[in-house]
Amino acid sequence: MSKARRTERGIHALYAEDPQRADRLLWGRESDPVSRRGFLRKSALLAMGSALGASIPFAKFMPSGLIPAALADRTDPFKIPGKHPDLIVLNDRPINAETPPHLLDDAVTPADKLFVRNNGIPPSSVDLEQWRLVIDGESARQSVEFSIADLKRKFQHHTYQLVIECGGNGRSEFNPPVGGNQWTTGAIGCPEWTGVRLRDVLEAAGIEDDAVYIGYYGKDHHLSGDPSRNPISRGVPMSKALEDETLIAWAMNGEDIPALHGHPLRLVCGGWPASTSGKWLSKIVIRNKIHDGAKMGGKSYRVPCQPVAPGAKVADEDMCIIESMPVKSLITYPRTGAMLKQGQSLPVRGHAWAGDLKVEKVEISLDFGVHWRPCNLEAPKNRLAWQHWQTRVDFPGPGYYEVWARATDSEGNAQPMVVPGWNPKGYLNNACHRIAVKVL
Ligand SMILES: Nc1nc2c(c(=O)[nH]1)N[C@H]1C(S)=C(S)[C@@H](COP(=O)(O)O)O[C@H]1N2
Ligand SMILES: [Mo]
Repeated sequence: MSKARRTERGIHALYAEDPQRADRLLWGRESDPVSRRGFLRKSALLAMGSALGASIPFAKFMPSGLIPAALADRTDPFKIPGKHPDLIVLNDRPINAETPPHLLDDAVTPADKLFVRNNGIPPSSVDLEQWRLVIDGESARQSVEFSIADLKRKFQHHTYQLVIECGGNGRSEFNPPVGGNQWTTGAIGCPEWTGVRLRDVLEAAGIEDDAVYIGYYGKDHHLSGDPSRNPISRGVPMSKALEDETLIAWAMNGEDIPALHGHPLRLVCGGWPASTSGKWLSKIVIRNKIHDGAKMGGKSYRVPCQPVAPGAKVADEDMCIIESMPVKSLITYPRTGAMLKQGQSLPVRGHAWAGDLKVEKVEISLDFGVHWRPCNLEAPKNRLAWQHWQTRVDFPGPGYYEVWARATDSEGNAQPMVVPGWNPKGYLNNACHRIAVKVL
């Protein structure tokens, strides 16, 4: 099966192209392009220090746009500060990185292993005191504004573990290939989020009877540098917006949301394309029509309403907005390529999730899908959290095996064994995950 080429670019390419921009992307460092006098904010200093493994006593003299020597003699693709070194960087402008399946083995995804998908450039500085969340729009009874302290004081706090999965996860397997980040299996995670219910905040503004949708705006910048353009501004219908689990979150896994993931506030709409979970959240509009912000129309996060032939041209009016994500699972242990001795049994485990639905069962096959056997499946921590599954496998003799995993949701939909319906942007690939195992 042909695959679109994955682009991995090194730190040298990044600095060669635009050193000031490299500083900003990697460390959040701002500098004056004329004098090349950089000033390192505390956060940039911390980011650089953590990548170098030590603090930098003379940081204030460090010229901007200069690769630290400790990194300059490395030829491997650069690592993202704060992220596990084995995340796979798909793109560095903007930063996009995915997580190999064996690194998603934790029950709750830690910050350093959560994939990153940026459509623009994150805000380079965040002033917590000055940050405001505005609620507005034609179907808001009044326009209201909250500081972060207001949100924390005025509304009840809630914590849920919620799946975020990019709509384009699995895109690299579509044939003919489609453009965009070539995600394999790793644009998914399930951290624990703490914040207030979107519903409570919208109700404080007042929701008019004609409300049908909400839309979000964030403080990141469009790649063109044009301040009048938003990198992304998506939303969800009122029914999703008003669910108990839809949060305006300030914390992830009990700590401030990391800068790359939307600090200081983000929307979290569990089980829907993660593009609906707006980062660096500054405004929510209550709309009397389907939200028409950036990446709501055309081919963005939309698929043909009716199946089409691979490679077909589809008119925009025949495209439908993706809502709940489809049922899916991952094998997170062992890592593909596992070797074991004859007679040794192998524990196998992972997670499964199903958008707005529950996962009903997970099965595995050792014989390329001829026979399936059930696994133990745990209940989710809460609605819209992924579910853990595990089993133990005995192989009949030496040789090469594949372990395939297949989840089925509460409405009886199972994962397909091959890549499902081709679509122009390569969304919703929920084909079975498989790993290789050798018995010696
Ligand atoms: N403001 C803003 N919100 C955003 C994005 C963005 O680029 N800007 N990317 C979206 C997309 S497409 C995805 S898949 C998720 C990724 O979330 P993560 O980077 O925290 O994993 O954030 C969503 N929210
Ligand atoms: Mo996404």
